[in-house]
Amino acid sequence: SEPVSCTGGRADMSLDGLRRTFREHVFYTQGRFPSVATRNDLYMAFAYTVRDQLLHRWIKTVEQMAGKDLKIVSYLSAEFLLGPHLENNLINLGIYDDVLGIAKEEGFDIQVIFDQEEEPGLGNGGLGRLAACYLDSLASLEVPAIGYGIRYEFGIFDQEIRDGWQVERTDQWLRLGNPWELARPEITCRVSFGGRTEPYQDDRGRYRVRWIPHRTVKGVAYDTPILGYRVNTCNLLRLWKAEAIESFEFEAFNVGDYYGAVDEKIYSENITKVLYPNDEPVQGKQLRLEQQYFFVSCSLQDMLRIYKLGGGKLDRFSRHFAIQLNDTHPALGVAELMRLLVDEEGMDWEPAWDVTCKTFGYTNHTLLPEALEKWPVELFAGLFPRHMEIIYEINRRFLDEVRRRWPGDEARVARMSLIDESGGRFVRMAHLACVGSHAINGVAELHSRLLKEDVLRDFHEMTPEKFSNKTNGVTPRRFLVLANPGLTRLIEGKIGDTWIRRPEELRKLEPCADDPAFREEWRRVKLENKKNLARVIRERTGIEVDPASMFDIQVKRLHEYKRQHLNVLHIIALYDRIKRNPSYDLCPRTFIFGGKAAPGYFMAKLIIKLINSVGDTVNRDPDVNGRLKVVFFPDLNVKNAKFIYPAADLSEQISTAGKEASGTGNMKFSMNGALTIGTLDGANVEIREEVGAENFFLFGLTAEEVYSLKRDGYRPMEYFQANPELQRVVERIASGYFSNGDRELFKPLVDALMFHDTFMLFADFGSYADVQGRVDEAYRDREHWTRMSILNSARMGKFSSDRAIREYCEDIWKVKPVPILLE
Ligand code: GP0
Repeated sequence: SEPVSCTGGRADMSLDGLRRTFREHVFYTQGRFPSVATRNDLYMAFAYTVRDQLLHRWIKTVEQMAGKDLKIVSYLSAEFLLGPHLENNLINLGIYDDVLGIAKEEGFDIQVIFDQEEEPGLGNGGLGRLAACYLDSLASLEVPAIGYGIRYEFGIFDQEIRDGWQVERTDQWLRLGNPWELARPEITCRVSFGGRTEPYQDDRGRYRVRWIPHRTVKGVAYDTPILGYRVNTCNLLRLWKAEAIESFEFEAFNVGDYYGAVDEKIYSENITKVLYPNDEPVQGKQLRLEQQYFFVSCSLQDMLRIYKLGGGKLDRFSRHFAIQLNDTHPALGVAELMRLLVDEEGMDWEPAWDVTCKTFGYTNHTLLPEALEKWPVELFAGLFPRHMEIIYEINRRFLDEVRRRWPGDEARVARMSLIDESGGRFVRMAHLACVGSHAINGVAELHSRLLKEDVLRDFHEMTPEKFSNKTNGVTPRRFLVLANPGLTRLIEGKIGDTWIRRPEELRKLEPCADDPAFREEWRRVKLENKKNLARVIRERTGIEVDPASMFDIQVKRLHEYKRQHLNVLHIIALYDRIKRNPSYDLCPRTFIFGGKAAPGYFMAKLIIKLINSVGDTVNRDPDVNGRLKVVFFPDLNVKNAKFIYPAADLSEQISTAGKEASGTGNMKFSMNGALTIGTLDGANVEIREEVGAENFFLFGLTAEEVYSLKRDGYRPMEYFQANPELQRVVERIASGYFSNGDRELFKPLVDALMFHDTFMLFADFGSYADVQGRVDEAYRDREHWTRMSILNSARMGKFSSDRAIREYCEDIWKVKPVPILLE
């Protein structure tokens, strides 16, 4: 597609215009002569050059939306894992090659410039990355949208590996400045905490409640423009930073409490200091709850402010804003919108409740019961006395309804209550989200079904019409076009580039799977990508890997349910076969792992140590003779991921069935032509359906089998005793073979597997090892493997986030595209 061009001034997108703007930014923005400009100066100058283009489109977007009777999507998420902006924006603008040309003329290496960018790691993993993909698709589909979240000063920690263990270092993404955001010091909100409530009568004699808070902080908006792919729609990501109300508390100063005033400032700014590095389940810390309320309150106040600018009446709010809750982290929004409408705007309860339910939609992301957020009532009521009352009132009305529908069924009432009283008292955030939303969805077919049958069963029985599935997707712009330029060019040579917006058209590649010359090209691209990854691995770990070997990759957060340790058991089995029979015929394989462990998750960190320990032993053993390599790739983030997905031959998606809500890494791999070895879990089920069972390596128990095994009592010993290879594998770990004879180091892991493993590794070990044997055989037939690889890419169109967002727009948000013109 043609890049949209502008002429004149800084928005001039001609080659000359871009060059001029770039030089101006080196001089006037960075204050440097070209000869003394640092790498960072050059990066900043490029970033500002590109940002000028974004701002131009952003202004047009705002101008053309103003005064229109349209509906805006508000995506509320505690996490946005955006990844580097520069390259992505160049692609979306269509000026990638121009800028490469300019860099060359000016005499520097653009890769070094790209490398300079610190990614905003404002998320943990899948959930935060999904939010970022959805922003890309909303803009690309020309849908008016605002992403609302938190501007953490410290994002997800940087991971280092020392002596095989994970070490966390604080992320300092703002250290050298952030050219992609605009501080909006004049867009602020006040957010309060604690205190008490007080009844009063308003001037019409109505009963009202006033909240007299204990303390109040200020939220300041920081805006990042989000441009769509080859369109002019430039949406907004608005992140909130917490500050003290006055940077200098004069009043306190006057009464002599200077230190008290400074304490207040430090306290306030704490709220947005750091991202909690826990993936599912999140940590039940007070500051975390304060973060949630802080950003939700700021965002809702902001929406009401924007809405009132347009002069709308509050009872029609839901026609102009559709708010999506990305998991329960922003679920307090239900109570907060009620408070704003009833207490602040003077609406009556019923119309306010009607507006609230019509406005919110709720996406659930997990089936793990321990990951369902709940907050102790005492903590909650202490921080939010008014919201506690509102939640009790919502609950009272809701449970009345339940009792009307199911008279006498008090067990059901207790199960559905917004308050868990089964031992301690807790606010159930998922229940609040369900009751306060008109739409509830899971993120893959299987996950949505299990939600209805299990986790949210009562809610489904009561309001089945609220439930739907929205299978996740990922953006083909970042994960194919940007990450894999070689494959992109090869595909473009055959079917053009319209698939980048309509990935269903990738199907046109299917016939190419039968073309030996195309297959040859396909392998050439894959080999280049593997060499590229091999280089990065050498730089970061010192380990040499052979690009001719099969790259078998598992990258994702470390979690027992994701079963990285099942992969390790299999590696040890292969090693054991080699040790027992040095001429064992194994197709050479490089096992690559990557991912962060929550700093307090002992078992996850021990699994990282195990991977590195096995790697140390295997990689050094001369008997192995190049057939096996094990690598732990440190500090997996969006920036590093771009080397990984395009280089994979095999993608490991091996969670215990029924545990992974969807997975999105599975989609990124497969799009890039990796074959999957996986369980029938999350979106694997649908990936297998799309690519064809014959192009997917399936193993393991089904979700139903996992449930019944659990019900009947899972006895790992039975599998252990029946499988001599498994015994040898476990014995190698337990005997200290990988830990210099230390039998204690991995004991917690071994004991878990042997005696109380909720993730049932031993039950799946046999079929996993068998299917890995079939993978080995399949890889030897390179022509057939390539065929399968091509068909994987060609059939992954469904998993574009554009498809997912179209479904949300049509079924839940009821919003339409608004094309933006530049002139
Ligand atoms: C789910 F509940 N996910 C959570 C959470 O707290 N954090 C998180 O990243 C993930 C799921 O595990 C997922 O299956 C899913 O695809 C993703 O959310 C987006 O829906 C991992 O990819």
